[in-house]
Amino acid sequence: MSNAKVAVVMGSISDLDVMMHGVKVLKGYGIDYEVRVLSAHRAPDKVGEFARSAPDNGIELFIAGAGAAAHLAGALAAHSGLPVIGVPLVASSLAGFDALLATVQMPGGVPVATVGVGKSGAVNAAHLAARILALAHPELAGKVAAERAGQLDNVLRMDGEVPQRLAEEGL
Ligand code: RP5
Repeated sequence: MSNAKVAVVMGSISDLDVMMHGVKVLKGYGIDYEVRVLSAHRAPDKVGEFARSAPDNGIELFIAGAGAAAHLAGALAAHSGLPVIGVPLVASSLAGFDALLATVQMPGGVPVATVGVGKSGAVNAAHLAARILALAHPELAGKVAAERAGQLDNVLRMDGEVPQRLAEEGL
């Protein structure tokens, strides 16, 4: 386990299944994490308290997932100087486009690094967190490099499968 610690925060328990994909990535890196439901709209004071006390609790970075009018990542950035990665989620008839705009369109001076909508966003938020934390936690840098090498191996394996797959179809 690394000394690095990330807070994974989401607006509702209905977000957990998607955000769990990112938690699995953090676990794979050996990054310590705390997972919380803290709504910017339904529990704004709790969000503020959590964000302001985070450094004292060893948290170095927030990953915040929310759907619809998604203000959670922005609220954390407003209450804390720690880096915030926002994950827009699908939670309304607008299929995440609402959450994407609400998360990414922050005013200057209050940054939220916004990743893609949904599962790939949750996964990329965790990989991005690892890359950021690796700057201050050298033990993570090797894991980031190994993860990237694993992606290359995976592509090479898939490339090698093509002739067989084509042959199975008589192509
Ligand atoms: C957002 O509203 C949450 O992040 C969630 O994505 C969405 C719907 O929440 P529930 O009504 O399912 O609790 O604040």
